[in-house]
Amino acid sequence: MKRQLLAALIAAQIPVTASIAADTALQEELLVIGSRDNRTIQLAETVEITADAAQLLKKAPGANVNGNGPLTGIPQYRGMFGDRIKVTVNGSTLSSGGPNWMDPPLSYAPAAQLESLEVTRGIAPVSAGQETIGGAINATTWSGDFSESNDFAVSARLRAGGQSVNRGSLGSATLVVANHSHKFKLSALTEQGDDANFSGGSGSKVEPSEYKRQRFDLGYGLRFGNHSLQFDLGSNQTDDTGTPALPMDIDYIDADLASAHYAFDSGELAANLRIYGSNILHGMTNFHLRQAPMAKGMYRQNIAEGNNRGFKFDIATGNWKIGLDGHLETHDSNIDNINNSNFFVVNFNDAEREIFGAFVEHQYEFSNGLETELGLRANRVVMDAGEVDGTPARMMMAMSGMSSGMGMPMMTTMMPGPGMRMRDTFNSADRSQQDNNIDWVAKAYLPTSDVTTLYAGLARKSRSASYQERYLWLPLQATAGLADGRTYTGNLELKAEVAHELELGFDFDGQDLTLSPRVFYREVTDYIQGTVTGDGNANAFVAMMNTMNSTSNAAPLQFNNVDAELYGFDMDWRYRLDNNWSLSGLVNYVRGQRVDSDAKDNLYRIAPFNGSLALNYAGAQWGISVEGVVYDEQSQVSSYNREQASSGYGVLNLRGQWQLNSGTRLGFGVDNALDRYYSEHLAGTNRVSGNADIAKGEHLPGYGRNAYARIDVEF
Ligand SMILES: [Cu+2]
Repeated sequence: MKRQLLAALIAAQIPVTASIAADTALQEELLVIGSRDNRTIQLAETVEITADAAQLLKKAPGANVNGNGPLTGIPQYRGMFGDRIKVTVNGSTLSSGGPNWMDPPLSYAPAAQLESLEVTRGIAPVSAGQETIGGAINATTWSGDFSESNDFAVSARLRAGGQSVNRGSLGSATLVVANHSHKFKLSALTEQGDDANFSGGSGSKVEPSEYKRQRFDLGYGLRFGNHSLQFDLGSNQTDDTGTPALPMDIDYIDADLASAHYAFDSGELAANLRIYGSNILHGMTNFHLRQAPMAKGMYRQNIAEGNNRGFKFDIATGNWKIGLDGHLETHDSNIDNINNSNFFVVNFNDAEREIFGAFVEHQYEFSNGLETELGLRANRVVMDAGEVDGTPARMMMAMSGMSSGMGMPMMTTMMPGPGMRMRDTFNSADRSQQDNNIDWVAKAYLPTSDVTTLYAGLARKSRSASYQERYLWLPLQATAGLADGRTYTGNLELKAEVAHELELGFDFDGQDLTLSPRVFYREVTDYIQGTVTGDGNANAFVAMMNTMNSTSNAAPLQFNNVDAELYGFDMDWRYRLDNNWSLSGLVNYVRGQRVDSDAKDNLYRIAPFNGSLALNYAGAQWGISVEGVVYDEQSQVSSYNREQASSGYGVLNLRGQWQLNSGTRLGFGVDNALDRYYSEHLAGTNRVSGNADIAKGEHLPGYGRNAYARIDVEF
């Protein structure tokens, strides 16, 4: 199987000790292991101490990250992001607890605890997850191995590090006690940082960009014959953490995670059953980390609760793999004002999204070497939400008009306000919705020589609306982290998005040169995005709030179905100069447009054309890398989202590593070594008032020069 092949590749190539790595090892080459289907980022081979695993995605072709805060990176792949990308952690799905995705699924896989981060290249197999319209990513945490003996042995991974840009620090420890049939794991992580500097004059800081997180995990594994069982419990405690691109900051994210995994493998037949769940409690405010609103009446706190329950079952035998999976998420979100106990908004009440899927996948190798993958998946999505209410929905509106009688004075009558009308429309509507979605995948690989394989893929992928897109009843910015500053309302009648995609490319794996370019074209019918709302009440509500609060918020958008296309090109490559020196790089280009007849526009928040070039030296005990990263301007921006264009830039990064002895490794580096001022298009714009160095509405600057060091101990 491919996975075993990949595992063998990893086992064969990773220098476990310096002695194995002697002579010719190109250590840097092992950071991202490519197979034709995916890119696996080996966390042990990284040197950074980034808290946010999503930032590491930039090492994989086609991948990027929408950064709303230091722990809040939302993966982007080939122009799609958020719910469109299936993120799993150890094979389990996890939906964000917060309505604005301050805790994206990948935030539950802290970088320091990861073994690997696997990005599926291009069209994801139907077995990779339920809704993979934009791709699939799986993070795997390190959990040790069973030994071959009766006696218990201890193994561990310890990591400590610090960085200068935000005086950030990291400490992580995982201990495993195992013999051939039992395995106990204990893991703890703490990481924190202050507001980060940027190159804008002395003392310029991105505020608030501080972060603080702790994480504890317990695991037990049991192995008997061809069977194994694994139980895991985790507790994530995120504390005060900034999200300057969003209207509020994180007060707390308390998440409890549990999973059980049964695996059977006889060689001829492999089966997996995963059952998992999580409870997430999350508080955020617009006053505790950023400058509070002038008016006491504008203070806001949002308490959200999100729960996940799910399972995944699959059996693989011969060329076939079949499976069943299910995922249920429920969400509550309530907004209040600590200065006014009467104020409340029931933002989401028991919003439910349930999805059940079944898939079958077939892989075959013909005698001429042609390999094919065919997959078919059916998903059923069932959604519902409870009734809502809120202070803004209890306001009457004064209407003045002439009375009917001649000569009588003006009369004022009280009418339901627009918020009340929206509430009543929502509460009296049939909010339960069902979609039946069909996905299929067809891929072929044809080797044309010892070093070249041609690739073609064709797929249909679908995604049903998220609970925010369907059930946001009052114009608010609870949009799964879009961070465009616009208010939105949902749409109960949204149809599922359906994408048809064509992908072509080849893999060249020569003596000194490897490269694997891909071009793709994806046409999406019923693509869900915000457009001008036809709901007069939503427009009237925002206008009324602007008058009452002396604000100037833009007219609200509504999530609607449009048509879109995305196309582009991406490639990673490496050229070996000699046994120690190599060059490597990435090229990524994606273009996204709305194409239905109503209005032509660019899609929102698409990564600009970008590339990187690195010169690497890898010796027996140490290695260094000098990397230039270049981003073009992004001028093809979405007018609906009032997205601002951004300028291009280049950044120089230096990285090094030193294997002190067989179990100890030192990593160090300087990011943005020239301390350039730049802003990443995907980092969004500043929503925080009162920062003298960054105006509200301006692009958030990238971090300044950052020197860091990390020590990894492994035994
Ligand atoms: Cu939040």
